[in-house]
Amino acid sequence: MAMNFHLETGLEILPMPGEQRSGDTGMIEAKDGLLTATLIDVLGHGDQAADLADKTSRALSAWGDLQPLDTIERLHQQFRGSRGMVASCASIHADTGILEYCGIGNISARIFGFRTHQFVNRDGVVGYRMVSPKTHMFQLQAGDVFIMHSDGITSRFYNEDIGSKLDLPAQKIAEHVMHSYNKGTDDTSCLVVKVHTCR
Ligand SMILES: [Mn+2]
Repeated sequence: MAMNFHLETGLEILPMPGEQRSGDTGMIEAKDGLLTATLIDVLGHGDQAADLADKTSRALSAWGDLQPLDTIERLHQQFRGSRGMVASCASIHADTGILEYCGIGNISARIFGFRTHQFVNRDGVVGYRMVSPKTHMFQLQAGDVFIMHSDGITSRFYNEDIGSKLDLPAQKIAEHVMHSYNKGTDDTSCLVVKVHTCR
């Protein structure tokens, strides 16, 4: 398979101030030219939320590279009756640059780049109550930056021009978003995928 794109990733997760552990969790996995990125915000915070976040990451690792919609549906089945979570999952094909995305609840997901795009999630709580999730597709180009974050990030971030920061490495972009736009009242997470041309 021809890899036309190099996908550089960053992930930053912080507990709410005063807590030791986070109920937000994220996973990035790259295998055979497919990058899968998932971000989870378990409802509430503290140890109980963190315990469920840990269980969720273990489940995600065990399942391997499901399609985003299957990941969301499987999370819903597996954690039915739990306190619930919001979740977004994306998979990116390094050969074509096609991104598949599926999310339920208020994880925010956006593309910054040649064309900006905001993915719209269906409402609901994974593990509690949700309507059928929907897959969205987006054609990425070199230079695009895909950012997912939980609602620990202030909505002020939507209106900010972070243009110059997009040149930073993916991990530094995640850290910038986390530190400049953190509400400071919730667990917070930010996941970044930067698209480069392969050479
Ligand atoms: Mn939250």
